[in-house]
Amino acid sequence: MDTVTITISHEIRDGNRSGKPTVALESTVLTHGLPRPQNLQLARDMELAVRENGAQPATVAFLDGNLHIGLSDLELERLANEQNVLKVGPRDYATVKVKKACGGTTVAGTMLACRHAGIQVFATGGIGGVHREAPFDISADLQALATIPMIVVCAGAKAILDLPATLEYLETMSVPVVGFGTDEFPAFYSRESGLDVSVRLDTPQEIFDFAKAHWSTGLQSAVLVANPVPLTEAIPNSEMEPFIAQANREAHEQGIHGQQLTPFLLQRIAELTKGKSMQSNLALLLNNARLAARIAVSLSMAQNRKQA
Ligand code: PSU
Ligand code: MN
Repeated sequence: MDTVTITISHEIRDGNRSGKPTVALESTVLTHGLPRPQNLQLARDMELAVRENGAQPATVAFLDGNLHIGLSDLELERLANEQNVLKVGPRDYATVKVKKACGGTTVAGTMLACRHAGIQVFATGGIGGVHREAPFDISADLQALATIPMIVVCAGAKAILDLPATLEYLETMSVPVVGFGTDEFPAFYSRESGLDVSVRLDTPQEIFDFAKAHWSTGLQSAVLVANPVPLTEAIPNSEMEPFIAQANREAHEQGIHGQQLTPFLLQRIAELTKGKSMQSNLALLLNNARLAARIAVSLSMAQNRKQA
């Protein structure tokens, strides 16, 4: 029977045995979110950022219909240059499996893999959410955050979205939104949105303690950590807004919807800002990888203490 099996790399397996903290990394950003060659460079830089902060990076992706956790450099390179590569959320697992296809996992797709592999910390750029122009387009990322108990580090939701509606959904689904060193929910390219987080925390240790308290209630939802883009690469909301509005309008006019919408918007905004938005996208991804690694270290220290 065609069951989805997980291949965990030797490095991750060995690391797990010796109690090394792990940070999962998604791969849609590599296959659909960024242009070549920046995509491969970024994937390598994120892995390095995780290592430099004391954890092991587990990039999640599908290769020839098999789910991989932890990719070799050769596999990363292959994925970054694949022509026929699917964008894989949870509902697409069976599709990639039966088509023996390659695929980049979205936030939701990556979280599903983490649930099976027991990985508790994950870094991405920006989560998906409720879209603006489309009459009904809600990312499966929100559903995953509502049901999979892990810590997800992002730079807020992508600014192309309806942020107030996205935050309302997270509240409805009991997903705490932690501002890392901020009271304001960051808007991906921008550090400000005018919207509140549900709690502000200032250190990785506090985030770990918070997550433990959250799960002690019996809730199975994720803890979403919103880490603002570094100051040097932040673009003010007022500067971004006209470009975002234009890209959303164009998508609407051209009838772009479904899985294509988010990649279209990101690429169009990168063009409109002459690459500036992409620089900020790269910076926030690395920043999130660093924070996620520090949180994973806190978590594994606590677990190792418990076992000792
Ligand atoms: N963050 C980025 N770039 C991306 C994404 C996140 O900096 O391309 C991806 C994530 O994989 C996220 C997906 O899950 O976009 C959301 O897609 P959709 O809106 O179709 O659910
Ligand atoms: Mn969608």
